[in-house]
Amino acid sequence: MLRAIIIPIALLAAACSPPASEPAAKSDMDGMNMNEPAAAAAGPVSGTGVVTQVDAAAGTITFNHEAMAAINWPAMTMQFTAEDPSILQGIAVGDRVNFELKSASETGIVTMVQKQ
Ligand SMILES: [Cu+2]
Repeated sequence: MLRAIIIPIALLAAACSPPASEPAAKSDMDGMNMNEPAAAAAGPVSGTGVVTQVDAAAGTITFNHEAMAAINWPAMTMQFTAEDPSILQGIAVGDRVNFELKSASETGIVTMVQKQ
């Protein structure tokens, strides 16, 4: 029983490490999320972190984010792509923010960033 829980966490963490824009990471996560409750896969996933890189023109942002229990992610630094790059305007490196990822199956896409 413990093994069934621990293995997906380890794989998710590994799949989560490369830049979010890599398709391989995404499909790994899709497989993992078959173990997630349906409700978790459907809606946005909220997180908190500190901005370590932002490029509004490219639509990319990197957070050093806290653990995200809903998708079994430990705290880490990783890059996301903004669904709408305009949400990155006014966000700067060093800002502490709340953010939302599109869904548990589309964790590479950030849909909301708000300074705390
Ligand atoms: Cu992450």
